Amino acid sequence: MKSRRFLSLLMLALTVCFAAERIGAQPPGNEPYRAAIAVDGVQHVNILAGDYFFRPKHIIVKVNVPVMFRVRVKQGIIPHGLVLKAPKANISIDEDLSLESQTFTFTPTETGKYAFYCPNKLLFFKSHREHGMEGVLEVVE
Ligand SMILES: [Cu+2]
Repeated sequence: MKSRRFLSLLMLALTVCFAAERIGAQPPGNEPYRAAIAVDGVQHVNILAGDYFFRPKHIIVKVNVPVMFRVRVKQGIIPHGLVLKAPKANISIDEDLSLESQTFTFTPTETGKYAFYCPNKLLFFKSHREHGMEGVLEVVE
């Protein structure tokens, strides 16, 4: 009997965890996200990727201050990636994404608006970018 009670408690705990995870995974709206400079001097940005979106999709950071993107994919079976190529600002990202969060660190050296997107595409279907899986990194003074 004891083990049965333990089991039901475990199930309850798991249910709560999954529910919390779901709430936690609720992507924020589409309003621009302005990164703050943390005590470590880095502008941290958490990005959630999914079918077919990045959230936030409009990210504002300061020029010449290190940026750390922490990107993870929301549960799903469709593979996604992240491309952000802005040589004049010294940014070059081109990686596959996964459920595990990955970090990308760079220091933008020039102001401007730089597109990021998922490069994936299945056969003759529209690319993920065409489905709306893109965003803008805005580097400001
Ligand atoms: Cu994708």
